[in-house]
Amino acid sequence: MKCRACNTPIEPFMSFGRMPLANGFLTAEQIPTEEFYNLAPAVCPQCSLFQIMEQPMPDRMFHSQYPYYTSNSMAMQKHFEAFANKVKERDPLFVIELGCNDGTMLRHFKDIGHLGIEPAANVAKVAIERGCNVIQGFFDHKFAQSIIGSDVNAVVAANVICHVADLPDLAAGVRAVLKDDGLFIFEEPYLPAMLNRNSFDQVYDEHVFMFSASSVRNAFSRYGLYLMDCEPQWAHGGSMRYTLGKQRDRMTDRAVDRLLLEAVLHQPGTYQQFKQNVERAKQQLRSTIIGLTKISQKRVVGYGATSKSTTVLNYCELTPDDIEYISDTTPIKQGKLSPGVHIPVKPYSEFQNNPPDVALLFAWNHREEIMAKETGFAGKWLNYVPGVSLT
Ligand code: DWN
Repeated sequence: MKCRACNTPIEPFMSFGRMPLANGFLTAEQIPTEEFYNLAPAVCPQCSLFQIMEQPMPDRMFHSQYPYYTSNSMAMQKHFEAFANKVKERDPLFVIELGCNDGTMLRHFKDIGHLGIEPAANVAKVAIERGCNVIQGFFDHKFAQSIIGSDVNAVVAANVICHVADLPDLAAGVRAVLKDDGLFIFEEPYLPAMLNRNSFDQVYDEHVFMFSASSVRNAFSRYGLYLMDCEPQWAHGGSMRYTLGKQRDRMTDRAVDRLLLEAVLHQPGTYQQFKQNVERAKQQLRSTIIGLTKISQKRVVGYGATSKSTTVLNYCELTPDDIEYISDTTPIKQGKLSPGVHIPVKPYSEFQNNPPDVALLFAWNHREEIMAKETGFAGKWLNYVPGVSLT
């Protein structure tokens, strides 16, 4: 296997084993045809790009029943409004948002020229209902040819670029649509944040890459998009917003400092340490849950049927024997089974009406919002990010 950005041969440094699709919530009838792949991350020794070796086909992951709606979190709604306002400070004429999901950010560009491109038909439909201009499809270089001609001076994306395996083709598409002085601004979960907090559940099929400033600079400069700036964000447990342009040598001091801070990412020992931390977390989480359920006879329930929970549950081999159900506010997930280990997903009302002894916080990236909402919950919270703890 070769690095998707620079073609250097890569080898996995660990394996999470056989994994179902992270968002493959399913009915009992669908179990016999459930899909699996091997989840194993690697880091390119040449360009430092963290990537998974195998990714299922995009149309198996992003389709007309895609179960993630960005607007599900109030905090994320505010975050994306602020992101849009920051972009608008530059007075763009026309903004393209790649992977606009349900229009949570795109709707704030409705007063200027805008276009969203979204492969998942159901979420694209919501964005259209919100009055946004959206084309349903996958953005690539070919697609870009069909929209060249608009005065596009900003291409934006949030939690999207790390999902696109054909990075050279994506970069060619962005270069093709952007004016010469245009900017490509995207934010993604940040690799050092994942390593520092041991949030290993960020590794799953949709996240083909976990970016850093170093890997973004190395990967995109090969295709004529140059890193100019990077700004840390709180979202999703620690993200980075990258600004790229078509001209070389325009890096801010902040970006230069960030690259220096990332020296540790080029050392193989960093990933061996991560592997050990992940294995330790698995043992700790398993023994804590088994102690709670089998010895102390407590009821443990998952909070938030996240994509990330699919990695945790399958890697840690947790089943409906361990976790009674997972509570989630997203209607399309409710009544289904979680991918791979088939734990029932139930509406939030179940959590409210019949609260468990212990809630396993899968939606840890929304902790603040959830804790503000759950002041009346009398049980304990089981956390695994940044470490396994009962609070
Ligand atoms: O990159 C991606 C990120 C941005 O979103 C995608 N690949 C898919 C998705 O990942 P995720 O599913 O891990 O994202 P979240 O935002 O952690 O998912 C939160 C889940 O928890 C949603 O299903 C909604 C649910 N939830 C809830 O039940 N009660 C969320 C909140 C805030 C709540 O109070």
